[in-house]
Amino acid sequence: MSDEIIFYHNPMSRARMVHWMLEEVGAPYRMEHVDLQKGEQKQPAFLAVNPMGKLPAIVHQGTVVTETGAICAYLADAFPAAELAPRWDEPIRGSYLRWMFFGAACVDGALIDRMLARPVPATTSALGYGRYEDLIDTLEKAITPGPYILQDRFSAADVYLGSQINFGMISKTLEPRAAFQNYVNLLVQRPAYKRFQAQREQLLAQMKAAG
Ligand SMILES: N[C@@H](CCC(=O)N[C@@H](CS)C(=O)NCC(=O)O)C(=O)O
Repeated sequence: MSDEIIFYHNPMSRARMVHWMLEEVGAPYRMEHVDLQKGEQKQPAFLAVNPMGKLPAIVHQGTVVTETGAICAYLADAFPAAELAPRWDEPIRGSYLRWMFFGAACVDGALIDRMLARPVPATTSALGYGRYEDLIDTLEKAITPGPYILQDRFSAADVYLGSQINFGMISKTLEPRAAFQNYVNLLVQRPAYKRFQAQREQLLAQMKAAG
């Protein structure tokens, strides 16, 4: 079976995080553009891959993986030569999993609620991320002392949370704290990030030209 990953993608979506991750692991991949404007994500062909009708998604050796955090974690494990995840028997694996799940269960929802200016409920105890202020403070703690989430060890957690923090800074859904800005400044220097970003800009230009 081919090792090539099929990557269902649109540069204006969370797929950008997986795109960076694919460049980090150096895995062979083929992009399948899904036109969100035309609603291709809700057509039967794509719903057969992800019944949620949402990007990103990958297919690797016949297995579908959806959910951005899960895809990043999967790729780190599937391509261990890139050393982007602690092994299961290393204690630091616990921190790694903690922050990966924190990204999916807390950061994602908090930033989107903020972006959509959704009203804050009177009590937040049942909200996965609780109070926005606590979420932001905890996120800052995750990257402190740094330079990475697992200190001197860059991992898929930096790709995932780093992308979320970058998005938060650009969309102004995160307070522009120095710790967030310094962290993003460090991440965008990575060769894999630069490759991903160059390709993304090209794709965005193609989309613009196509109208
Ligand atoms: N929980 C999913 C969220 C995926 C998601 O909401 N993707 C958006 C783009 S960023 C999407 O495909 N929206 C199209 C739609 O819902 O019609 C993840 O983390 O991957």
